[in-house]
Amino acid sequence: MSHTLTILDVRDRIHQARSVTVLTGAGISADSGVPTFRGTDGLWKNYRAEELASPDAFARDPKLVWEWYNWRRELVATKRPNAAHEALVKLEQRIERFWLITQNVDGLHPLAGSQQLSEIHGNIWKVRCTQCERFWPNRDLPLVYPPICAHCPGLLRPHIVWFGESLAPEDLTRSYQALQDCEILLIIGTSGVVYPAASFAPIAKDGGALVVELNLEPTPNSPVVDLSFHGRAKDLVPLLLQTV
Ligand code: BJW
Ligand code: ZN
Repeated sequence: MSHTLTILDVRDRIHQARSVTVLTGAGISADSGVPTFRGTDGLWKNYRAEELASPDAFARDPKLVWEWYNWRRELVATKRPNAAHEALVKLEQRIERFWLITQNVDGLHPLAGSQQLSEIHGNIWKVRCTQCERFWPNRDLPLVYPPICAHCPGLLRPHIVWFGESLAPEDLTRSYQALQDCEILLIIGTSGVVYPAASFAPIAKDGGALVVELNLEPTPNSPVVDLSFHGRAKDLVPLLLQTV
């Protein structure tokens, strides 16, 4: 007897599950028109994300880094959640224990209505003071340079996790708990190269979860997961979650 699971089998498993965790990356927002990081459209003025998203880059040239974020804010402001974001909101509403871990900073999951989530890399619509560490929402378009803190003379930066910086401990704790506890982990639209999220698939697998990847193409997660489905998030996610 063959034990190969089809998309219909996985759909059934999700239907019966009491705990589901989802990890998303830039691929889910690509279907809303937000460029991915490692795709060819993700470049701004020929800089790669690695050259701008670091504390060193901000210390060297904060104006340049803010120009990049202003460009991205302008772009994201015109985008809307797609059918994949929406299907995850419906899933959250019917699963007893649900947690969404997103690497995306575009805020499209909360805009769609997701509530049980950790934005582990931060949010492009929040700013943080480099001196007093306070953070708050900000939607200025553009944010005029130099943005100064309302509470102290500190320069504001995006409330985003850059390379070499630690994720918020509460986000990590919540994510690891959700990965260890879940019956099913869905990994949607991430290249699986940025840590610590790149290590989430084996953690869920070790905890006994069925791990399913949805992506346009194979990734470093593919050898670890139980199943990979290849296609666009906006088609596959509603299909898998039976909202089409
Ligand atoms: C579709 C699709 C469609 C497209 N449908 N799919 C251990 C080993 C090695 C290195 C490290 C390590 N631990 C830490 C590091 C260093 C570093 C790291 O991982 N580096 C690697 C590059 C090697 N990690 C960190 O520094 C992290 N901090 C940390 O671990 O702290 C402790 C520590 C510090 C220092 C040393 C050791 C430990 C922090 C990482 C923060 C990353 N932040 C960024 C930038 C934020 C800037 C901003 O957004 O403004 O977050 S990096 C960038 O990549 C962004 C993303 O969230 C992240 C992930 O990218 P994602 O989402 O996967 O996007 P893409 O573009 O890569 O892929 C898109 C995918 O979608 C593709 O697969 C497509 O096929 C697919 N796709 N269209 C379905 N329609
Ligand atoms: Zn301050």
